[in-house]
Amino acid sequence: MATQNNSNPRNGNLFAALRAAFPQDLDTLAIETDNGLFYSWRDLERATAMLANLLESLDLPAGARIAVQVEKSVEAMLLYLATLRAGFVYLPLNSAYQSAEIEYFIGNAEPAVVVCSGKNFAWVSKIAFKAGVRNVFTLNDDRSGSLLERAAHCPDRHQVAHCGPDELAAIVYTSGTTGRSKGAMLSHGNLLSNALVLKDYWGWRAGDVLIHALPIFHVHGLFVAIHGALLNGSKMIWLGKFDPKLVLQKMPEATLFMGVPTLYVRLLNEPGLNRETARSMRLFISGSAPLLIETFNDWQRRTGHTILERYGMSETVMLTSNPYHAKDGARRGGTVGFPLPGVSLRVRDDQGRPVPAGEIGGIEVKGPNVFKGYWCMPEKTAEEFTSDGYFRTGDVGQVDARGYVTIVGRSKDLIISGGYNVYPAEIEGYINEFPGVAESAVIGVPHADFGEVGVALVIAKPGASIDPAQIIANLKSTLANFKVPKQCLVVDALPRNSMGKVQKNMLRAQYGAG
Ligand code: MCA
Ligand code: AMP
Repeated sequence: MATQNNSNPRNGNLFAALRAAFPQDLDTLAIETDNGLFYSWRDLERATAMLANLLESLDLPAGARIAVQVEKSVEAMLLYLATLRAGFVYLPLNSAYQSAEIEYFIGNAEPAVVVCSGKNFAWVSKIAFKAGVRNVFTLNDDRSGSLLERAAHCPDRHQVAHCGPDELAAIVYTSGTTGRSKGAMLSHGNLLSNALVLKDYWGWRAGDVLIHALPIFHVHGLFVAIHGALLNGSKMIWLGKFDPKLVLQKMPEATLFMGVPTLYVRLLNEPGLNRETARSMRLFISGSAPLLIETFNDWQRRTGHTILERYGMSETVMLTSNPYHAKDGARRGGTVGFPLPGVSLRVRDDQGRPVPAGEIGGIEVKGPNVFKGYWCMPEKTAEEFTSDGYFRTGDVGQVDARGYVTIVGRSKDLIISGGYNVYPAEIEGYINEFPGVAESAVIGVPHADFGEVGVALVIAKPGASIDPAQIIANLKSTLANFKVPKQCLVVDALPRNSMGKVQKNMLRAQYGAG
């Protein structure tokens, strides 16, 4: 671990910057939860110190990864902050992942510490110990578990570890086109530079209160929302799980809300959503998936507020945003706004040539927020960068004459369902293993609630009979639930182009409407 120095003004540790933004009066309220808990800023300071001291007492090597698969809780957030504080690398894992998925992440990232829910300890610890992990703790969403028991014996003072801006803060796994997930390495500098830009661009100000309703194992809920509130010394109203009725109940006490489009769709289904409920709100932010123009318009009509849509990735944190201040322009539905200050964004054709304004091409980006590469995958990393250092996002879009960016599609074969990414190749790999299956294609089709959901089209081997319900049931027992296609259909053939590649656009046209 790096040297410790709390007072060095040049400490690039993200936690040092977040800590410096805590209000002067540490006894004021920092977080209020939906189950009646209240945390002061002093609680955050002390608990992160105790957890950081616990991590340091384990004698971990520099750059050790702390892999965490737990349900959402304030303590899980404190563990994230403590990991930064101690100078280690946080590795968040979706709580829906099952054993094959966890085995891959642990095998690939080789964490020194694994923290899991008590209910999963038996199988997670088995995988972890087999992979050589020495420290496995439990953390439950009711403040129980061995992690907090151990931390309770640690001192509540701690000097923030000194980190350079290029040192790793987190590894976020993002699914790969080949089906294998890649760990995006994000540095303290990547995360801090983005958080500082967003604080300014979204006009964070004194008195702001954020409703935190997103999961904290992906970029949106973990970085964008938490860094935003902490860096502004703002209170969070913390919901363990998104519940539209609860959000409406809390809205009159809040000023900011961040959600994926599904959250906005579900809130619009609530008759109680109106101008009166949203009277204290300053800003509604949407991202992680395309926001339908109907949702954008309905929201404006019902609440009087214009949703601000922004665009980002695990590899880059936030890239573009519609403006907050009217002087910077209007928030335009269907667009993701302008490149954020410091982000250089360009659109290129297949040959790498720039395309004129308004024409479609691949989106490439550069900036202090762009990640350091994929964990242990130098070739993959090199493939995704151009010779002049731009990262190829895999998103297809256009920039209009006024500079607004619109995402029109993806060159990567990705389904975004309720804000979670699903890579068809991974699901097809599992389906193709089933007895009697010759081949399969998984496509994304429009869905009123999740925006898009997966549908599996399966071809049987000659003479074999396949039970689609059995395929779905087996996938449910193997994969994170959001990855499981909502429907499985047995078909005779899959349309192919002259190169023999399955033409998924034809399948989407054929099956999308149903
Ligand atoms: C749940 N289910 C889903 C999804 N979520 N199916 C497809 N897609 C989903 N996203 C299914 C489950 O499999 C289950 O089905 C049933 O719904 C109920 O599960 P439950 O967990 O109770 O669902 P929920 O609580 O209603 O969750 C829906 C949700 C959640 C609140 C929309 O998916 C969510 O929090 N999404 C946000 C994801 C997010 O934070 N993304 C940001 C990524 P069954 O019973 O059949 O198993 S960061 C990112 O993308 C970038 C960087 C960015 O720009 O932000
Ligand atoms: P992830 O791998 O979870 O980081 O997801 C990143 C991907 O989500 C991006 O490459 C986009 O395809 C998509 N995405 C994020 N925000 C938006 C948005 N506002 N509109 C359309 N797609 C988005």
